[in-house]
Amino acid sequence: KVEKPLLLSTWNHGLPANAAAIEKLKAGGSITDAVEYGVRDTENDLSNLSVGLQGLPDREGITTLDASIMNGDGSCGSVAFVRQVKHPISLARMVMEQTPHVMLAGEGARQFAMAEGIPMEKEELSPKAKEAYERWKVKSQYKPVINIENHDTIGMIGMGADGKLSGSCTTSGLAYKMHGRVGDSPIIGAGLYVDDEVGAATATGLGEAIIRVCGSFLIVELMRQGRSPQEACEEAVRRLISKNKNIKDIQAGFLAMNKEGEVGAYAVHPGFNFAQGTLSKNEMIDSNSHFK
Ligand code: SD4
Repeated sequence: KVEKPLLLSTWNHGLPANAAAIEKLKAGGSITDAVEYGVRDTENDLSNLSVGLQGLPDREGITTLDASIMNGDGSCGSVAFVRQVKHPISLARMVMEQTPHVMLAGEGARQFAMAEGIPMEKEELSPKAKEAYERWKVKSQYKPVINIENHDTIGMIGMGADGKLSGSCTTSGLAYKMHGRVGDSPIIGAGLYVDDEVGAATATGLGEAIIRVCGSFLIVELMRQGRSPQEACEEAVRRLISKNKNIKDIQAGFLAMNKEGEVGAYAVHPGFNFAQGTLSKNEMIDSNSHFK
């Protein structure tokens, strides 16, 4: 068991994201503020090629973003296939708090952002993304590769000092995806699920594989039935493996906590890691995996 407040975030960029979330809590923010501002740090990181507008584009050379946020009371919001918005996680929170809807996509999400006074960014690839895209265009092959930049969404789940849970997830999705492709990250229950009565889970990796098994919802339901977060993540990975062909080429990882503050993580292949942060400690932990 880990002390509260507790924050868990996927991959190496989870460490600074947790730090930003903890700062927010120390300044008096809620756990929702913490998970929003935590991943905004990643959305801001110009070196990150898989989160935010500097992320790798789709096949047409356009970067489109997916994000979701959820609280343990069932409130949630998400945006999918959105362009020119620097902080899709904050737009997802606005969908949650200011509209009667859960999900806004594409041009409608962008119009909502403009109506809310969010400035639109110029649609221009970052130098690193442009260079990678030009290189990709030579062969234009789409083949997901395990554990490289096109597989590192940030998913963050957190528990406040009062035991309330919240989570966030944001990504530029798979590099060189088809235009219009939406992954698991903005799908409530796939990339993220949070329930104050049980716990929270988030996912990273090939969105198609994760959506197929409602990965995050599955983990929370398994925990509801008495599994530990670790057992629940392992069972979700087994389920994902059983429902997806070509599993050698598919990476997916799950991260979970229950309301007691127990933590679990598991991936299909080696290489997945996560950051675990409290007020006193913020550290990287390697996840185990099904294949060794
Ligand atoms: C997606 N799940 O769009 C995202 C990508 C990802 O780690 O997680 N990469 O499919």
